[in-house]
This record gives sequence, C-alpha cells and structure tokens, in this order.
Amino acid sequence: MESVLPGAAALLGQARRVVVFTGAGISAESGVPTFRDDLTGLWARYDAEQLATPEAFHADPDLVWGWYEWRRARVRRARPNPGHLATAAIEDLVPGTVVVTQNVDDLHERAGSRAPVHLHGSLFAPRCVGRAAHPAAFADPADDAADPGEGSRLAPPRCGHCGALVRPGVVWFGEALPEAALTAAAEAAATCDVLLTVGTSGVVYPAAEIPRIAARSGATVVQVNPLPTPLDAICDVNLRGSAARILPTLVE
Ligand code: BV8
Repeated sequence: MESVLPGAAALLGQARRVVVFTGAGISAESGVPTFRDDLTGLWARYDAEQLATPEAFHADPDLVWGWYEWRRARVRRARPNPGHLATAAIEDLVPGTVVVTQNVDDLHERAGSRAPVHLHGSLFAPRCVGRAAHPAAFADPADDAADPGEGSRLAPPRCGHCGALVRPGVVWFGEALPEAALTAAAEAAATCDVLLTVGTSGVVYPAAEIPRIAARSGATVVQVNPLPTPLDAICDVNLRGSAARILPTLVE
C-alpha cells in the first residue's frame, strides 16, 4: 500500500523554494536499472570498481565504453515515467524549484524539467580524455548506434583534435564532481523550504550530503522510496512507495 502525505499539496503550495533530489530509483519504472537494489541493480552484476573508475577505463577502455553505450542505448529506448512528469509539474507549481539529480540519463529533461543540476554528469556528453577540454570533436555514436548488448566490448572513438580516447561524460569514483553543479545544489539545499529526496540509497558522497544540508538548514525533508535508506533518520516524512505512484499525488 503506497503511503501518501496528508496535506502534501499544502506543503508544496506554501513552499517558496523546493529541491527535488533524485537518484536511480526515479528512472527504475522507465526500465533503467538502478545500481544497488535487488537483482536488477547494475552493481548486482558488475563491480562498480571494475567499471565506474578512471583506472578501469585506462585498463580496459573497450569494456567500459561498451557498458556505457549499452546503458545509453537503454536510456534512449526509455520514456520518462509519471515520477519524472510530476517532478516537472512541481517546477510549474513552485517556480523556485531546483531539480538536483545524481542520474546520468536525460529523462528529467525529456519530461520537461528545464535545467536539472547533474551532479554525476551525463551519458550524452562524452568527452576527450586529453588535457584540453575539447569540444565534441568526434563522431558521437549516440544518434545511430544500435544497442551493443550488455557486456559488449566497444572501442571508444578517438578525439578529432588530439587523437586521445573519448570517454563517457560521467563522474567516476575518485573523481571530483563538477564544482558549479555541486555548489548550486548545496546552495539550493541550504535555502529551500522543502526537499524531496526520491529514489536514492543516499550512500554516494558528496551527493548524499545534499539532503543532509537541507535537514540541517531547517527545511522539511520528505523521502520517496519503497525501502528504508540511511536518509530515513534525517527525513521528516518517509513515504514508502514508488516515485511513479507517489510523486503525482503531491501535485494533484
Ligand atoms: C569523490 C558514475 C573526491 C556515473 C557514480 C567512504 C565513505 C564515504 C565516501 C567514500 C568512501 N570511500 C570512497 C568515497 C567516495 C565515493 C563514495 O561516495 N563511495 C561510496 C560508494 C561509499 N565518492 C566518490 O568517489 C565521488 N568522488 O569523492 O571525489 C575527490 C575530490 C576532489 C578531487 C578528486 C577527487 C564520486 C561519486 C560519483 C560516482 N559515480 N556513477 C554512472 O556510471 O552512472 S555513482 C552511482 O551511484 C550513480 O551515479 C548513482 O547516481 C549514484 C547514487 O546511487 P543511487 O542513485 O542512490 O542509486 P541506488 O541504486 O544506490 O539506489 C536506488 C534507490 O532507489 C534505492 O534506495 C531503491 O530502494 C530506490 N528505488 C528503486 N525503485 C524505486 C526506488 N525509489 C523510488 N521509486 C522506485 N520505483
């Protein structure tokens, strides 16, 4: 039985500044695998250290690039779900809403969110590993590549400027988050009235600090997740259920 938040509409209706903080769980009902939960989680079949680190890419670029191209193909086939659409509706309801996502898919954008803050980069912004931050001087296969299939090995493209390998435009373990994104997310969390944390296990830092900043700043923190997480303790309300079912009830 999904739980609902009595007076949710009033909570959001009275809020001047809202942060919607999302993780892989909001994309689960679009068919995009999460990382850590149940058997569909990506990490259940792969070792994060094996694939989501610069060392892994250096050691085996074809395996890592193939994994990201498989994920990119899955996202391209996915559609935003009612959770993404409700998030965009919250932005319409409360103009001072900031969407902060750990996700590297583009489902928030495709649901109508205007400028989500991507803390961990994007599957759709591959970049040159060379020293200079070259513009996309390579034929990005995103548009026409077929699904390479899970576990496929694919040689990454080469940069047209310097010939270096092209890598996924995501933040790997051990890499710093984009400073502007992290600063914007922290400032939004420190000044919001309400923070909704949706579909995240809350274990990856520094992103997991964002809901904690909001709690310390006196905001009302509401969690949407079918399962308990370490964030339960800092939330004023824990709504047990899926993003696609619960978020629309907050904007009815
Ligand atoms: C850094 C890449 C320093 C992109 C990712 C020990 C303690 C604390 C921290 C550390 C530590 N050891 C190392 C660290 C740091 C490390 C870290 O936090 N490790 C953790 C695992 C302990 N962090 C880093 O390395 C970061 N960088 O610290 O750099 C630095 C500073 C300066 C200069 C140089 C270096 C980088 C972190 C980013 C790593 N990149 N991914 C990609 O491949 O996608 S992390 C990966 O986890 C994804 O990005 C993902 O977004 C992120 C968080 O996961 P979630 O989104 O929460 O997903 P998860 O599967 O875990 O949970 C899903 C949830 O949804 C579940 O709760 C489930 O119940 C729920 N759910 C399921 N279905 C639904 C649902 N909810 C709602 N509706 C549903 N239908």
